[in-house]
Amino acid sequence: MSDLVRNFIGGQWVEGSGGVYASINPATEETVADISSASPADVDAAVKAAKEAYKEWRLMPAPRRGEILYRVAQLLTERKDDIARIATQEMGKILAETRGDVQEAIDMAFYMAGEGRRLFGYTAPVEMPNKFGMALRDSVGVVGVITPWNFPVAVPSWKILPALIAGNTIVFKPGEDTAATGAAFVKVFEDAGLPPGVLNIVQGAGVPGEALVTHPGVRIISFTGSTLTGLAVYSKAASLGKKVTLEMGGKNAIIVLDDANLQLAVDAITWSAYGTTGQRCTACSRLIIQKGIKPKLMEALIEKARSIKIGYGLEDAVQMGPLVNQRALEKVASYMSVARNEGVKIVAGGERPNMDKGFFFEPTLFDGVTPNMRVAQEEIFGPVLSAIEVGSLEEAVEVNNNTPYGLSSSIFTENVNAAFRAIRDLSTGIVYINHGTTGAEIQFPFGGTRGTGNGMREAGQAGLDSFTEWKSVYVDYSGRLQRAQIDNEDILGKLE
Ligand code: UN1
Repeated sequence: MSDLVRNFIGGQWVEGSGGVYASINPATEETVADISSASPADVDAAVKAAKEAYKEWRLMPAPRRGEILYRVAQLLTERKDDIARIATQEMGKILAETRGDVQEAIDMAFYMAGEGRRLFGYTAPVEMPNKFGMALRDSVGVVGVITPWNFPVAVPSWKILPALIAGNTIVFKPGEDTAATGAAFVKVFEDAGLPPGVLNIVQGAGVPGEALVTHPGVRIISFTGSTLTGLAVYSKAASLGKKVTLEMGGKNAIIVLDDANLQLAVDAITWSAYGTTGQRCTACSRLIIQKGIKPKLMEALIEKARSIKIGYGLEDAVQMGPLVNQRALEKVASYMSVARNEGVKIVAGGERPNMDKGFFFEPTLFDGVTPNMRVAQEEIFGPVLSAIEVGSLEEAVEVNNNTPYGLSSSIFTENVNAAFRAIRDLSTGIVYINHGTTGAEIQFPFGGTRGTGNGMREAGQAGLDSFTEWKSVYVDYSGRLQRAQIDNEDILGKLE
């Protein structure tokens, strides 16, 4: 198949003037689709369409907006398998995982559709008689959504759905490796009856994203992706006075204490580290193990890592797909020499498997890692896990917290006191007890501390904060000039 994937601007699927590139299947190296890139002029047209559509969309009662999102949820459910297949072809993770990816968007669509009948603000008593006060969530305008390829449906849904229910309109730039998936996602909104211009998609690498960040008509940028790009987006957008939400990376750890349930820990570590070929920002890339359980745990993990079936994600029984592209493969492979130079022992994997085609890399386990080594500090974004030995819970927590990132962390222990101490002291945005570092659900805030983001959160109620501004409203129904209007200090003393 090699259809041309277009841009969706003002309710029309149009060719962009930024050239055409191929979206490549990382397992077969065949072309999945040709993608028509947007130029800055196309982005400008998309922002104008979104601005125009905002005039009416913000006035549509939120419960009506919610009804459209319910239809989005239904259509996504019907198309779950089709969209998942496109995503597996474009970015490589196995079908069960791309189905899970679409499911997160379905969950988010139902959740945010329901918000159409809530979007709670609040009232509070006011100081003067015959006066009323309330705080409302207000829409902001045009939102620029820039997302990566690793969760090509879920991550856009975390931004697009709350932004829409709150009354904003959107220009969406998906990761260039998953352009066809992004287009299939946007088609769902079109078919659900979203008015033209409310959601637009512009395709391409670099240029359209930059045009979106600098466009004066875009009020908010919501970005998920690499730290390097995220920080560039942040400083550029901030210099233009825009609101930015960032979600960038992780160096997530699982702590295993001596009293842990070994089998449970082995399974959870395996899928947190090697699921999605390690290409999740929530992936476990550090294993912090208490001394006593280490020999048994490492032995079981080595066996497990070696048993994982690698291959094309659309084929049955395959458990781990390829890395997303050649660049990603080279980056992951380069960390093998970084590890060797740091004196690390590669106890499983470390090589490209013997396959004709595709950007595959073996599930890899490093032993003898110390907390400040590069492999323990830098986000590798591949199936690579570093084991670090510690003596105590306190030391484990310290090692966990000592990275530039703070997305998710986990501890395996049967001791309730240790678990609660960990909840208190682990300084990440997400904490798991007896569960791997992945699998966040959409009804809770998602995001991280330190270099993972800029303090904003996605999903749950917190997700609405990114796409709304508070409007405080005072209604004076006294029919006269009350003193508080003139001087609101010491109001009670001045009451007439
Ligand atoms: C990501 O890697 O960017 O918690 C998102 C998880 C998924 C989302 C990951 N629900 O692993």
